[in-house]
Amino acid sequence: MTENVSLPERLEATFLTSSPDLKRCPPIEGAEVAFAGRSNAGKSSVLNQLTGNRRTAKVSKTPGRTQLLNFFDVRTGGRLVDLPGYGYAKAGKEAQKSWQSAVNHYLSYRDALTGIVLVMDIRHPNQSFDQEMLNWAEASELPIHVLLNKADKLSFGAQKQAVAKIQNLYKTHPTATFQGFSAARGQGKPELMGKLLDWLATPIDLEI
Ligand SMILES: Nc1nc2c(ncn2[C@@H]2O[C@H](COP(=O)(O)OP(=O)(O)OP(=O)(O)O)[C@@H](O)[C@H]2O)c(=O)[nH]1
Ligand SMILES: [Mg+2]
Repeated sequence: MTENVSLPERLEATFLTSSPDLKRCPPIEGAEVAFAGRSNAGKSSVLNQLTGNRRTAKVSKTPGRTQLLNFFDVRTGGRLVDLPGYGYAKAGKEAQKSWQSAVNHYLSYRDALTGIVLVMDIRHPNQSFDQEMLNWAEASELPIHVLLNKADKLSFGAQKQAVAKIQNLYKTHPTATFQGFSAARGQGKPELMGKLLDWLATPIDLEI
């Protein structure tokens, strides 16, 4: 058994570029892992916790901060992609539509995608967007790892209960895994790190 001790403390990743749509994404160079979730669930914060740098991805108290697909190069290979959050009501309808379609296209057609990290707020998990994403991952046979983030907002017992509940709901899902996480505290980091390193090391067929 490999122990967590062999995992790095943090993932060295640097911002590469932002893209408003699939067409303008950078050329594929290796595996990509996307961070998806409702606006304000903490996608950007999770990324920053992973890199150990609060400025890697922009975090905001105002939902809807991430409006482009943001690509980060991981030093050891592969990329992380911070996706715009779903359900940011204050954005204009047109703006919302355009970035949701960018996300949908990216998820459906980006050949480099080897896994999705779906970030939820542990206090409000499994909203309709989350259900759609889990169903889509099942249909596409794509690995999906769910973070019940903001675990620091609940007692340890309540955290365990929330994880068990959603695990049970999706017990027949072939590719979904679940864990509690706190981007604020770094809780759950080794488990997430193990998953990411695995997905980032997935070979990608660069032939068209
Ligand atoms: N207590 C607590 N707050 C968190 C945690 N993760 C994120 N937050 C807070 O939640 C808010 C939203 O975080 P972001 O990382 O910007 O969320 P996002 O999912 O990237 O949001 P969009 O870019 O709008 O899609 C910020 O105020 C964060 O500080 C956590 O683990 N615990
Ligand atoms: Mg964000």
